[in-house]
Amino acid sequence: MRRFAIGDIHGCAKALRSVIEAIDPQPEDEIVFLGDYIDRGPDSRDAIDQIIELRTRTQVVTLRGNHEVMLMGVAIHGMDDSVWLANGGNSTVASYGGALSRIPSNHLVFFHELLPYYEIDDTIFVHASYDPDVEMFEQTERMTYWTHLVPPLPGPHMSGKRVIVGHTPQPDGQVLDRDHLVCIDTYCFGYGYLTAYEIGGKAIIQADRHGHVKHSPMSVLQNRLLNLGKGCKSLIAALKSIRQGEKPSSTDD
Ligand SMILES: [Mn+2]
Repeated sequence: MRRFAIGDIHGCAKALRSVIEAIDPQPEDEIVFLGDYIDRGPDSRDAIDQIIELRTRTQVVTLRGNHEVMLMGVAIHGMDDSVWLANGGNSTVASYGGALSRIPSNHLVFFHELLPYYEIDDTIFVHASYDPDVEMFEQTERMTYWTHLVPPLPGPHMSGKRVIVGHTPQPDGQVLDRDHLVCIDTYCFGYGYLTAYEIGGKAIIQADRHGHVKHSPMSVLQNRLLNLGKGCKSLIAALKSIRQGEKPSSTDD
């Protein structure tokens, strides 16, 4: 199986479509979304629809970002909407036809079921940040959803696990990789990319908000080798079937 983390989408549905297509997820693969699906970009509703559909054909883990915290605060708990609307919530409302009451129930269930973090053998996934000296189940909401990465960056987590985060946009569009800490919010809603980062692999797939996939020289080489491998396999299969087909005649000789 392959495992990918995908960073902050922020309504960039075209970028999401391109990245998922480039991953070509198989049923046994796992995709971990780091939150902030909505707000700012043009089509939050479409982004959620895509993730819900994706669940039918691969393993999907969805974390909560601060923008989903704000949406649920307004939509479910009736909180004042001024802060959220000013932080890109207006584009989300527009994508739902102009009123939060139009959010379909399967989307509300989606938002309700988001996880604060996801922890596996050697990796932790969380939207914003973490306190290195605190177990994940005891992290504060402020750390989990709101705290930006500012120098000095948090040190290695006490678990020794690598932590993958989003939330702090990297204006150069590049993944911030400090080994123990990786930030893959590569500023899709601005002039950067949506990033899919392979855990335990080498692939970094990026697409801009128009859906154009960025091909790094490394990924181009990888794809060529992969296709070459597929070509070899089919060639070997073809040779085998030819040899099997020839066997009777060769024993006659
Ligand atoms: Mn965020």
